[in-house]
Amino acid sequence: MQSAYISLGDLKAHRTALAAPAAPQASGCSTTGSAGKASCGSSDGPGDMPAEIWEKVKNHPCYSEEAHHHYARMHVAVAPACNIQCNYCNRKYDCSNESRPGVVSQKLTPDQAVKKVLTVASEIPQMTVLGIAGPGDALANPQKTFETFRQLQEKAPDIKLCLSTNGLALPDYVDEICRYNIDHVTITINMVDPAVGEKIYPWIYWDHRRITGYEAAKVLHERQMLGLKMLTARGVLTKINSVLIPGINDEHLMEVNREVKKRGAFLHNIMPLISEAEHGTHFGLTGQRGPSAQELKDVQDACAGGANLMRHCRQCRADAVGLLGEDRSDEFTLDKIEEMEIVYDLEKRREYQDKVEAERQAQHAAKEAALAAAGGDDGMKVLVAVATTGGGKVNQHFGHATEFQIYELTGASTAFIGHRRVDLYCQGGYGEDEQLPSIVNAINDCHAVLVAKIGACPRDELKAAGIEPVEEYAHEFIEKAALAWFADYRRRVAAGEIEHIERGDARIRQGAVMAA
Ligand code: CLF
Ligand code: SF4
Repeated sequence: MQSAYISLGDLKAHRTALAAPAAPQASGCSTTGSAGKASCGSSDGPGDMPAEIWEKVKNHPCYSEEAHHHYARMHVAVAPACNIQCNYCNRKYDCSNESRPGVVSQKLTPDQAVKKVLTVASEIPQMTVLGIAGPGDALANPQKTFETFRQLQEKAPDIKLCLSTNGLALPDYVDEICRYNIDHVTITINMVDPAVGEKIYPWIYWDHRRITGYEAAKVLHERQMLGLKMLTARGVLTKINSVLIPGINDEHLMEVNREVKKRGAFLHNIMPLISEAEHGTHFGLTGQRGPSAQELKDVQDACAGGANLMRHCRQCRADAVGLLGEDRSDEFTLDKIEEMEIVYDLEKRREYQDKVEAERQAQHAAKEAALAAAGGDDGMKVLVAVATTGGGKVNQHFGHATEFQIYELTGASTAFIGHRRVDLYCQGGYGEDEQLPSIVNAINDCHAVLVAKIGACPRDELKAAGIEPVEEYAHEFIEKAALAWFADYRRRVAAGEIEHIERGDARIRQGAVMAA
């Protein structure tokens, strides 16, 4: 099971790292040198991991798949400059490391960013994480980045701080990272072999000079590895993002996974290259394609047993606000927040988050109960698509979905395996039938789609494609609903009412999970 993404092996590695002598450091990193408590068993609850790690991941929507249904994050775009060039980036767009293409609406000063965070925190009390993820590199803009964190540590002490970097400057800033209790860092690592790296990075700017070619990739690689080791030694949870570039690093990413695991990486997030020609990137202009959803899944599956994988990344904008998969940044533009009254009420936030936590635990309990009653693994495995607006429930109309969450079910397990973006079917009161084939195509390897409601036309189209539209479980928890449908499905198969057809051959089409 993947919900907290921590295997016993990884926990042991992490505890070993935590217990290792720390590098010379400033004080302030709360987890430095602490050894984890004993843990055992599966990977999805507070009993399965050291308490201090659970505290860090339990309401971080990127580090816990379960949390991403319930807790929100936001990014502030205070870091416009970058110290390297990636062939998949054009900096008038968001950083591809942590975003999907689309210009950042507004670059912010640290003061503006802090005001925005406090405003969002009072409007969206389940916003628990603030990340700096571009549009350039957080650590190529150290003054702006750390001034923002410094102020927030004082003014919003309950918000977890998170940053994303290409790693080039990372070893120079580990002390600063610990000083401000930034206990989640993402490093984008696309290679551990400079011969691969020189195909991705035309240049870096380091040590007061521009370096190109193999040497550039070698320096970047060495700095990334050093930075990762330093963070691990200081107890900072480090996630690795890798951009999957077919023909360049697809076969290489397994080695990346092994190497980052060795150095204590907590999670590995393999993301598809986005390379539309209109974005003006080198790869976009030279015809380098991104991977299909199937190719992405194949590489992720090939990394099984290595560093734990994140599969729910949404490649957010550098100014995203809200739950993963939703973007409420338009509600918090500078002119709008000027008119909002900031009431940063810690107690109110805690009360709200207590309710969110109760809901999350109810979802977890419902899942456990459904699994206990699921009847055991008989070898049948299916995928289902779910329309949800969050809260871990089947609570969205088919026509309102811009993505479907995909779950893999057996008689003994349920696992979130990804999401598929689709075009909106409902266009202000009527269905856009031209969108239907692409929506059906995006979930054509699923046996059912669970929705809160669905109209006659899409219902018929889905049935014709062999996908059951299911609205009987509206507003129920996802896993409970999915397993209840699956139990009924298996009953109907056993009774000879329907025939079970493997849909594994229904290949996911190119672009099914790519950026909208
Ligand atoms: Fe932002 Fe990144 Fe922190 Fe999350 S995003 S800085 S770790 S708070 Fe999350 Fe967005 Fe994927 Fe990043 S879904 S792109 S992994
Ligand atoms: Fe662009 Fe980020 Fe690469 Fe810098 S590190 S070039 S901002 S993708």
